[in-house]
Amino acid sequence: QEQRRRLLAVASRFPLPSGCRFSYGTAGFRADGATMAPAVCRAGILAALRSVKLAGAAVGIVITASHNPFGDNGVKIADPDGGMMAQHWEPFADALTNAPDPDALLQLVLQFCRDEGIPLGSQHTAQVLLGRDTRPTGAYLLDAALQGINAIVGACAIDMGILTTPQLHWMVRSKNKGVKASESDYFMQLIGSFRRMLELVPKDKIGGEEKLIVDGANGIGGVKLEQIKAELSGLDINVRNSGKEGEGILNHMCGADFVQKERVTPHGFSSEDVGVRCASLDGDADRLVYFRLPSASDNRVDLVDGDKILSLFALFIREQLDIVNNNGGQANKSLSARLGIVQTAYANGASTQFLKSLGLEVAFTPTGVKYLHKRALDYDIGIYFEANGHGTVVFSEDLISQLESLSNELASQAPTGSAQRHAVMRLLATSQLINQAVGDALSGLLLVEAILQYKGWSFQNWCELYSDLPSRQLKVKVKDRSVIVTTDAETKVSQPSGLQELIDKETANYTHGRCFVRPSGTEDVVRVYAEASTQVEADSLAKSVAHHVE
Ligand code: 16G
Ligand code: ZN
Repeated sequence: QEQRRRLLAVASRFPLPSGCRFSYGTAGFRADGATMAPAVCRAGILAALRSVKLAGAAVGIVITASHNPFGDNGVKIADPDGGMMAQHWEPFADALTNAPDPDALLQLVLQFCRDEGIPLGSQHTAQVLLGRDTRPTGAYLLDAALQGINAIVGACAIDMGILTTPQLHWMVRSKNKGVKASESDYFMQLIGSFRRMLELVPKDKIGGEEKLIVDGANGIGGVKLEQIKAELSGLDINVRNSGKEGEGILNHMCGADFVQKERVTPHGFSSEDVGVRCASLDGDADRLVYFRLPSASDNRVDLVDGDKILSLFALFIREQLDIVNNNGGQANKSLSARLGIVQTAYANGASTQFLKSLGLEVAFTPTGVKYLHKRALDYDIGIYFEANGHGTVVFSEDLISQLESLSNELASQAPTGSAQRHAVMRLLATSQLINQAVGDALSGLLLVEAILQYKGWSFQNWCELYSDLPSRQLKVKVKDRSVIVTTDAETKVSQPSGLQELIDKETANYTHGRCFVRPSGTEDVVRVYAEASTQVEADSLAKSVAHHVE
């Protein structure tokens, strides 16, 4: 009874505006921030139910619209492992969010709880951790989420404050592992493992370029980096677009999404920065790309995207595994570790070729972190990235315990440290430094910096790993984008019939031609991607395929 009363009350406090229709999409609900309260309140109900279902394990809510404009906002739910909410709950998320009135909402919840075997009532507990970014509607939406959570009897909400998206995911994961989960624990883990990585840099490589400029997209990532940068010895970080008063607007002409899509210098940079290594975060700091201003005469940048970050990580981890397992042919202890790479169709063809040339296994999934992350968990070490800069590395529990015991055994054999032991320690430090819950620009940036120092590499060396094939992306507005259905990790169209044949025919006219189309999961458009051996050809392939889509 109490449960029914609370649900009816909260639903009538947050009526759904007529004509509003929400869809959980690729990464949660997003819209104009001022219209989001009903959806966020219902996400609160959902998160609390998810926690009850999972025997009270902590679940997370992040209020952010990532790289979208300042006036937008959004909400997404993190599962107890710190990853994205299980996909089979998405249909319920959609139905709950679109329930037209309080009574419909109540009936939906009761029915879903019966179907899923979710017990309701005072003897059951739930906990939900909340975080939000710096958007002006954040505090108001946080309150809506709290009211939603509190509508479930036995649920407890913990506001973790203004955070990057990956910080909140990390906290949820840590909390459920029973380890310390506060923001200072997060910072300590990053700073500590970065320091260990630098201590393991070979002596002849010490003394690389320490200077790094970071574009914080005027979001929360820059704020957090300012807080810890003084403790990152071995790096000289200068934050631009840090979100301070007067520096500019969130994600406006800056940030990882802007730099990766437009390939031009973000706001806040000048000719004095030519040649310096720069990184760019997005508004909630779960995406990272690097760039460099090649000259003062125009505003184009040399871009290092997610594919090249992935390639650097893969190269480094492959190298450490090889040292552990070969050790000059005298390894008496070895690791059995399956290393796998996960990409999407947007990965530049040159990156895939490079990874395969290292002898690595490369798998493909549809666009969206939830697909990539899940696939990466199939390996002992899974590395995934989207070209847009979202990605991370995941380690299996089994491999971590193998590494730990190997490290102990080797310590007793060679106390001063063999090459083999150092490689084991680098892998362990990597597993601590990288955020295994979700892609994290801050932790990814520190891993990039540590690897560049380890290899004694400049930005130029990194760029030269391979050269990107020229590519072009176009958006096509259509009446109903859902008529396009894709298969084979979005590389092929299955519907409408005949379209794939047309794409194949166009593509066959180009050397190194590759092209695919897919409906966007976040915008009302169909996206076209084309790659070819020259920019002119890539442009022309994209354009001719776009004509067939229109
Ligand atoms: C979301 C996804 C991102 C994906 C993008 C594609 C998460 C956390 N974010 O931002 O991974 O690349 O959507 O957008 O999953 P699109 O469907 O509009 O191309
Ligand atoms: Zn983001």
